[in-house]
Amino acid sequence: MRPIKQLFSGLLGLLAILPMSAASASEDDSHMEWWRDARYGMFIHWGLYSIAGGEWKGKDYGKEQGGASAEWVMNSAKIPGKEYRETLAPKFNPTDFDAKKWVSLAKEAGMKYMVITSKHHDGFCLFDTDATDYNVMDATPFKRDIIKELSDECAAQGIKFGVYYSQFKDWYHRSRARDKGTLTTEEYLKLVEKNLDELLSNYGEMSVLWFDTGGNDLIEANAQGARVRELQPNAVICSRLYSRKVPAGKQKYADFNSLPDRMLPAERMTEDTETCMTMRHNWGYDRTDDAWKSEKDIVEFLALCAARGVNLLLNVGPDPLGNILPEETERLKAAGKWMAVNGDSIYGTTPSPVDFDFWWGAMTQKEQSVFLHVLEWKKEGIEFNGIVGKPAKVYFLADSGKKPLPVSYDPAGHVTKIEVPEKAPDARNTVIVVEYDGPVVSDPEAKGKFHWYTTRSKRHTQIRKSKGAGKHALPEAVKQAR
Ligand code: FHN
Repeated sequence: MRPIKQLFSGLLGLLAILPMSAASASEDDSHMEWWRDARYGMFIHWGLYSIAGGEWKGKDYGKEQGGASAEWVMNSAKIPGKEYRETLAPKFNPTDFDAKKWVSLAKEAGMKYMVITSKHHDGFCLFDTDATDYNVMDATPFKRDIIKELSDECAAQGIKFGVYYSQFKDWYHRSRARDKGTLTTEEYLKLVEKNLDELLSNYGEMSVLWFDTGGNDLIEANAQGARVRELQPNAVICSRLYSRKVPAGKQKYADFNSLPDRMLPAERMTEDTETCMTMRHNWGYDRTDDAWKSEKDIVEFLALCAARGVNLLLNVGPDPLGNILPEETERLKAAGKWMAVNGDSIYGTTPSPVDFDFWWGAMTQKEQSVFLHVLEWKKEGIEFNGIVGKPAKVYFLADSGKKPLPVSYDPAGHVTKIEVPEKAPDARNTVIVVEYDGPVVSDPEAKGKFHWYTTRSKRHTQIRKSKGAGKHALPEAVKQAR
């Protein structure tokens, strides 16, 4: 179990209290343990929009053009549902699709769970369903149940499987305002109910239900949440089952708080939280988007998410033939090599013992050890304040011999200094383990002026800071349950 009480003892007084959701406060949340330990998953945006690649009739609607993301092309180009379907569905035949390859790559990347778009806003279903014929089995030449093949392969390789499901926004089926859908609202809600029954009954263990762009109708959302609890009681449900306007306390079935896209909070999160990130601008496949983040960006972001106590769901947008792109594969494998050596400083960790970062990076924690994620290096040494007491031992996590690094401690201000070699052993992120003889005690008076990605926002485009993030406290019951 996580040493959460020890970590927050000095801090709780400082935080505004906001219960996450009434129901979870009382329920046992043991179904969250694997998710909390996992910290890192693969997000997959794939569907008919992948064929368009962000373009329509020669015009580029991709996010790199300042528009919405590529998977929004149906909306961005105002394409009527019938035209969108008749143009793209007959072309959807991803013969290179290989679930084994995708799941193996996620595993090699160090990811513990996978979430794929089973139905995005364009309404097309990547699974066999009796609720609509607008699905991969009935409307395309491919006629293979993609959700079935991936869920089976994830089960075979020990990766937790989940689906993204656009329950509220459906530009093809749902009639709303100016959107003339194929169904009335009542019929559409029946389609969603049927879809959820199928996804929750026909694909074995469904570990994550990643709803998105939820509405304000609590009855509608709670009915869908209750269905998940009934058919898959251990499934972890995303807070986007509800719109952000629904107060957290009313989000009865939300298991984790899904931050707005690409957001890294400045402060630590004290509730179960996840952020999702693109490797370039768009979520869905885009033909011309080359704003690739570097492998160092990804390793850094992974470490900083863990330092904030936030899970990272990192996205891939496979091409229309079913290939995860070489640029995505290269970055995932590189980050995977880093995770193979340093995963202990991410998996199963709790947030930084201090509520700020350092010029060199940030911290995660596990039992009596603190992990320094050193993203910037100075041969003059690495130092930090905020933790009381001299470490028992300090060494590089990558050093299986655990050769001690020279360390000094000044009780005035609780400053610890570590001598280090000239060059960083790993320029992407060198992890230093700081072991203590007893529980890690943070100095509640400690002050720090660095917050990575708030003070260095220029470093990563698109990474957004939230004014509210980090200012929530866990409901008592959940704390007790941890
Ligand atoms: O509109 C969607 C978008 O297409 C994409 O799926 C992201 C992923 O988090 N969610 C919505 C925008 O927040």
